[in-house]
Amino acid sequence: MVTTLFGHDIAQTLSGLANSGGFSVGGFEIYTVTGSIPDIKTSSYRLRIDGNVEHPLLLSYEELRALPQHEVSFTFTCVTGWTVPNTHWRGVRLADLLDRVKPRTGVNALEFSSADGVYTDSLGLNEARSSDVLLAMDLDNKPISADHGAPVRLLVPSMYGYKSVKWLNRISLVSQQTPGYWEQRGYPVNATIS
Ligand SMILES: Nc1nc2c(c(=O)[nH]1)N[C@H]1C(S)=C(S)[C@@H](COP(=O)(O)O)O[C@H]1N2
Ligand SMILES: [Mo]
Repeated sequence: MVTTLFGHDIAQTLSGLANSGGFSVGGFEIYTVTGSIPDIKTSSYRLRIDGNVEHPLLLSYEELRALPQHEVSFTFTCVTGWTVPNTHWRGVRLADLLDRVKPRTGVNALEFSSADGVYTDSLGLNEARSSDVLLAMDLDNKPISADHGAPVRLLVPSMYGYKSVKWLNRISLVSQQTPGYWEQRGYPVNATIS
C-alpha cells in the first residue's frame, strides 16, 4: 500500500520539488526518491539482517521495541544545506544487533536497503558500531511518521542525512562498501559532516 505525494498540499509539494523532490514537515524536507511514501504497518514490518554472519536475524517491530532503547539528540543536516536543530530520536543501537548476528571474518561493511525498493546506502563496520548509530523508531517522543521512514529508519548523526535510510527493511553484512543511491549520483561514500 502506497500513498502518493498528491495527497499533500500542492503548493508545498511544488516548492519541495523545486528543491529536489520533497515537501516540508516541521523543518525537515521530506525526501523520497521514488515519489511515494511507503505505508508499512508495524504488525507486518520485518527487518532482515543477513549476509556474512553467524546468526542471521529476522526481527519484528515488537522485537525491536523490546530491546534496550537509546536516545540521541543532534542537528539533522542534509548535504543540500538545510538543517533541523535539536532533533531527539530513540531506538535500538545498531551495535547491539551486530553483537547478536556476529559478523564473520572478512566483513568490513553494512549495506542498508529500504522497503521503497530503490534507496540504499552503506557504512563501514566500525562506523556502524558507533554508539550514536540507531535504528530509530521515535522522533521527539512520538513514533516516527511514514514521511520520516516509519516504522524504522537508520540514523547516523555524524553524517549527512542521505546515510539515514528510511523505511529500513534489510541490513546485509558484506566485505566492502558499494556506493548507495545518492553516491552513484555524485555524493561521497564518506558522508561525515566536517
Ligand atoms: N528511503 C529513503 N531514505 C532516505 C531518502 C530517500 O529519498 N529515500 N533521502 C535521504 C536524504 S538525502 C535525507 S536528507 C533524509 C531526509 O529525511 P526526512 O525525509 O525524514 O527529512 O533522508 C534520507 N533517507
Ligand atoms: Mo539529503
